[in-house]
Amino acid sequence: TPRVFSGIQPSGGLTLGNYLGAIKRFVAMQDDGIETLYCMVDLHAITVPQSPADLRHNTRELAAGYIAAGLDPAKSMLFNQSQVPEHAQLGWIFNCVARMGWMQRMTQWKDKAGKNQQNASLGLFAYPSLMAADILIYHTTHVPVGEDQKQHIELTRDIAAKFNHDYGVDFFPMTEPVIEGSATRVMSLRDGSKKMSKSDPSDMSRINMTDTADDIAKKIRKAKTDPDPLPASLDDLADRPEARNLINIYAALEGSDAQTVLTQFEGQQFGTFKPQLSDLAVAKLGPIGAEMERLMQHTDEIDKILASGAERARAIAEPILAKTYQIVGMVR
Ligand code: AQP
Repeated sequence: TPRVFSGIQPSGGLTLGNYLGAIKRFVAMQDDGIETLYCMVDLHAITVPQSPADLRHNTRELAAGYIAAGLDPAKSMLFNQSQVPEHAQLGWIFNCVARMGWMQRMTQWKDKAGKNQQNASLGLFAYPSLMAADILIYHTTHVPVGEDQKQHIELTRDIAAKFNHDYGVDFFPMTEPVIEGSATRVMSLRDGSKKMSKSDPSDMSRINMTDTADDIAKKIRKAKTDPDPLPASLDDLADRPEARNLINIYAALEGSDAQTVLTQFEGQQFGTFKPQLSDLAVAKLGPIGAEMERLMQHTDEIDKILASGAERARAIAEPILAKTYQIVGMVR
């Protein structure tokens, strides 16, 4: 049976990019016959400094976002990573399987460490190895992610293959990334060449799931665009990244595709398109933000949901770790 795992870092507030690229698709996979595990990856979040109070708040708010967006704790296992210690335990084994050179090639490492690699944490460097453990500790078959995570999933497959080869076993599966839809890469509202991100210093670059209707309208009104009207065909958006981004966001929010949106708005100026995008965004995101706020009044309930999700996840992870230790030759 298919088993789906994915996670988001509680390293800030949820963005529209996280929602369209990840959570909305997590919800779509929560279906009969598919086992779904969705995690708040707190061990990943601390690869860059986080204040303890923020980390606690962001973990619970992320859980609230999952639930408000439609993840049902009765159907999906929702938990935070540090509650299932098998992630970190398998992560160590994978640190000894993966090669330094593999990690050095990762574009996320290069982007996040910047010029001063010597000063980045060891955890940030090993991030993809822990991510491979997050996925493989459940023998996950499918991982829904945004485009930016494709390289890490390929590395996960490399680690699984090397482990299997080194120990002469056929134990870890070749996990498939699931990267589909019109919003696999939502771009910054200020710069069409940059990914929309929680950690961008400019709040105007992103829409947060907890933004008010006025904030959303203002950010879309001020979003960078060009002076041309919307074309009839997608091909004509090739050199217009900001325009393409807004069209993709509209399509993903509406659940259609970019060409359908262009057919509807062909010839219109951004002055008329943007208010309609705002209305759609407010209609789709407003109720989720309000429900997140309501859930955050009851953090004890959230903690209970996470504890119960972690218990169910551990029941899957424990025997897989035990078998891994046996393969490696650890005396138990
Ligand atoms: N802009 C995006 N478009 C589509 N998908 C996105 N994702 C993130 N940004 C976009 C997807 O969200 C999931 C969780 O991401 P994450 O929070 O674990 O890490 P990230 O990719 O590094 O996200 P951020 O927002 O950019 O966080 P910071 O700023 O802390 O690094 C992943 O599936 C990702 O693809």
